[in-house]
Amino acid sequence: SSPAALKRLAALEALKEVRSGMKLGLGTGSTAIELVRALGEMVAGGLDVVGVPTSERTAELARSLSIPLSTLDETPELDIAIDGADEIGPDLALVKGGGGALLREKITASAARRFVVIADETKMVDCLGRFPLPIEVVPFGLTVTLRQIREVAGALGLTGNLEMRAGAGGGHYVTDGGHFIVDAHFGRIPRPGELGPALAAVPGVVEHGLFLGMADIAYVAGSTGVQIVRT
Ligand code: DER
Repeated sequence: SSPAALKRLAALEALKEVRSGMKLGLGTGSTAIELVRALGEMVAGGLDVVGVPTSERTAELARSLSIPLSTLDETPELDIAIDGADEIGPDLALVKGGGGALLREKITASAARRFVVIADETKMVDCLGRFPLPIEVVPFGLTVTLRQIREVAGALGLTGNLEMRAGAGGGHYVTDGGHFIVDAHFGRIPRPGELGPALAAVPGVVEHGLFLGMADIAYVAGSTGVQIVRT
């Protein structure tokens, strides 16, 4: 079946956890689009939930489907956050940020009692790093931040091109939070538990796309059905 069909399958499996009365974190990206569309059908059928979107574009889609929305400030305790991933590695270590929403996604996932990942099987890897690692950085002092990212990664034996993500208008991509994104082509990251904290310590780094120890479960759709992956 098609990639979109697999994404929808994973989303439908995750939605089996959803009950009326729940407060849900709604992820960003093409798999999350399938989630929001399917959730819209359930809301139309009478499901009574509130969604907290992780990006403006998820908010727009949810609004268009009449899914009741709130903000994380109004609804600081979420039952379940459901989101996609660019890579799912050992111990459900994730690389996220391909869709440019990693900061709000990580804050929202951290606010939820349960964090559920939905993906097609192409996202499963035995070692993170095939996908370039998104790093959200402050525009101020960008050159210094890039140099410091190179330094801390180099200290861990990781080198590779740091590529500024381009925006539609030709300049740098700007996140909902007003920051830039660097895509770090480090290659294989055998010890993400070391790299994450090292990147977070760089003053100009707002957040990075390594989601470690956060996901409770992943619903991974493949040609033979949906595989449930737990830590
Ligand atoms: O930006 C993100 O973190 C997205 O969730 C991304 O990781 C997955 O996007 P996809 O579902 O379009 O592959």
